[in-house]
Amino acid sequence: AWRKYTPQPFTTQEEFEKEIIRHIETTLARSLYNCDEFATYAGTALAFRDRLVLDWNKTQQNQTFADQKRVYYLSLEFLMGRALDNAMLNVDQKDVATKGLADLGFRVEDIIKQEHDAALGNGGLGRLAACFLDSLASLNYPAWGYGLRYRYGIFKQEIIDGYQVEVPDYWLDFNPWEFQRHDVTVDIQFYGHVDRWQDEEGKQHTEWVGGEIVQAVAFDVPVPGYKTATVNNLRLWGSKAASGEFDFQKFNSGEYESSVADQQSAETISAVLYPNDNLERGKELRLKQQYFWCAASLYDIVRRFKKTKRAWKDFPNQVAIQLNDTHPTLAIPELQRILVDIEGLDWDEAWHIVSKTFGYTNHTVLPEALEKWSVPLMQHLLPRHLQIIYDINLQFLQFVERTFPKERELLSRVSIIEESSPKMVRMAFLAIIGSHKVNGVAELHSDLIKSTIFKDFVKVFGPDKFTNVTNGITPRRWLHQANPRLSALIASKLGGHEFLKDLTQLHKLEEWVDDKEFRKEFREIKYANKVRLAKHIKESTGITVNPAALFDIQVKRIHEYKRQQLNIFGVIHRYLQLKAMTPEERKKQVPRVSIFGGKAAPGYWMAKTVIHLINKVGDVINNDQDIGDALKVIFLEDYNVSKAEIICPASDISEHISTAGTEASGTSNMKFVLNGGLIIGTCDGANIEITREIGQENIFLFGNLAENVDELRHNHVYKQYVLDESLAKVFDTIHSGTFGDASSFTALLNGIVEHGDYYLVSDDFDSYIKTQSLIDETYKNVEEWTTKTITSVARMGFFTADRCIEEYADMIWNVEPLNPTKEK
Ligand code: DL6
Repeated sequence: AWRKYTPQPFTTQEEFEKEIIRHIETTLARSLYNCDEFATYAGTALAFRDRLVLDWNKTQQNQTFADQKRVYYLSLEFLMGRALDNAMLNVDQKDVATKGLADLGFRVEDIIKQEHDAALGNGGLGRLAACFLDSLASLNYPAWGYGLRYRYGIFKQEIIDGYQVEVPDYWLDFNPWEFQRHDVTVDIQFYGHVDRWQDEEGKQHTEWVGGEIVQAVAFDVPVPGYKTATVNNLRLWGSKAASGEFDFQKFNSGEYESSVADQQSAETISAVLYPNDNLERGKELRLKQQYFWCAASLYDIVRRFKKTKRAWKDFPNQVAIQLNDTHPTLAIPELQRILVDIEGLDWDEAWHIVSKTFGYTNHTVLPEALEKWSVPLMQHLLPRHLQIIYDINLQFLQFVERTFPKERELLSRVSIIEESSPKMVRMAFLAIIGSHKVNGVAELHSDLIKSTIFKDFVKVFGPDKFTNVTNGITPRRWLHQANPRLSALIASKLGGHEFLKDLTQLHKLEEWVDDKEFRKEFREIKYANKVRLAKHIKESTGITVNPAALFDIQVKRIHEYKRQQLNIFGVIHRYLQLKAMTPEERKKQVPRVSIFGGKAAPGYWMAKTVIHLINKVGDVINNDQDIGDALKVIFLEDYNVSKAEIICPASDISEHISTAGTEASGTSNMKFVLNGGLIIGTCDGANIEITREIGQENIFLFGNLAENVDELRHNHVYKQYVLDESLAKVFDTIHSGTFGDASSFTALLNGIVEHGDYYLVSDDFDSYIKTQSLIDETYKNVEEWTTKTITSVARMGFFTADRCIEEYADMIWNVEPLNPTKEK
């Protein structure tokens, strides 16, 4: 009987239109006579959501019955972007929707734009997690994501008078993509103390008692795979006061404000995403967020495991938990606590299970980003966990002592506890000790962690514990969705869209590299994408840019190590050169549009200074009549995932110019090349592997190598350093007040001239500007440029996130895909 009434997904345009209208009229209670673009978005999203939900339920049922190992991806950030376009493409019904919407009087692009980005992340780390979810579902892996349901995602950035201003991003006004699970709640404890006692049989018991309880409530988000019936689950936890009510006694006695205080304090936990990228600040609320989310997720995972009635020793055969950076490291002592204190396992048995369950991915070597929590803070907030961490540490140090009896100093170097004042818990060390595999995210990065920050652990555990999984991106969003014309052109040559599931098939495009028609169309698509971006620039900044100019783009978080300052100094250098030319000479130059975008952490003053400088330089250059179209400088406000989808397909050159050895991988480099743009970059992160794949003739590399960085830094401090002549001129121009009050930029310049130039801007400047000139020369030769770009696209197959997931599945998780009951 149930089956008879199961709703069927729409398959035709007519059915789709009926579904939209049903939702607009009944779910939204809107009259069709005042149906605007937003209501149409809502109706469309709900119609697609229904489709996903049917497959989602089946997938979950199927996974439960199959009872095989599942992956849990714990990430404090999931930078998902918009869901509707992705859902339409993944279920392969965008054409039906486009036609249906047109029939109702709307353009699909306008409807898609109504959706608010789900911006629950800062940058690369969060976007990687989102790409991985897409690949896990597309490859039919039984996998769940676990994260926090921030009410405010990353702030919206406004640029006012050239300065970044942060505006809160409340994104939940209408979010059809989440389902609150009122029945899935977990009580999470904080503070309190630890009791120990012995039972009649003499067994020791430890219990964490007292303190405060906050309730975690599950919100589930369906994650559809591409052209498969698998729809995985992303579970985000929201926080609520445990009683769910405010204090009636206080309310009755007129203390209205304090009657809701508990409720508000509980809700604060999941209120807002910390807006720091590659920087940790050690705030209590952040630690609360981390524990709240780890504890709720583990409770859920353990509850699911216990339903299988298997023995505890089977836990690691059923459960693989991946720690996305150290943010979820508390999951390690939490699982140990559950097994020992609650389930009654003995310590060693429990630890065996724990350390076989977790894998840890490191995403940075920057010292300021490595998490440490103060011992007194942890003692106060999580007293039992601190004890467990000390016990883990004791056992580990005893093992190290036994293995390396003569190396006393090794003990303090590898200890989880840093003997500083106050003492600190080193989360990366705990993550390494509690995991069976540790991976970096690009080859150079994985080598660097083994030779620098984790060197001692390679000695203690041996090299096999450490591995590399070079990052990747989902070609569904970053090619098919962002650049539909290029996707269609490729499909026309490769015999369909299968390459989106096996990106290595792109290599067949090399057969077309000399085909005149193909080359022409490839160029036309790039031009059309540049026109689309030029339109966006006009709408958002009022500035007109010439789509025939070379579009040079650097979009990413603003950070000194990513060196947007090097880029803007290069722009000023170009400006000075253009100014010195005659109008005739200027006309012969390749016109350029330098485009920047990215957010600075609100407390990162130097990064904000860089944003200010870019905007001031833009004001001067864009209004200089001598310069005209020869050079334009654009700062795009509020860079986010949906803007990246317009920006990435429109580049001729993109900049990935971090100081060598600082960018763990980078992933936008992959997006730009896959969309037919070339790179100017340093030998850093994934740039190195991109070079290996596409050929060094197709990338513009410059600058010093990672192996020389220490010596160069040393030279700055201990040797007389003479500033490069061209860079000195750039600095003189800034000092002269050409770009407004020079004192605003003094600290930025002094950091280079007087304070050791930690990011080696001056060391790389000459090489950078020479490489930029080479780019101008190469761009003049349209045919050569076209060959380079097509060849590069053809060789990007390696950088699909699908390959990453298969490597994780094979080397780290030991999980198998589970085919859905029906393929579409
Ligand atoms: O692995 C994803 C991404 C890399 O592509 C970037 O190179 C790296 O900077 C970023 N790392 C972080 C580290 N933050 N923390 N913690 O965001 O990861």
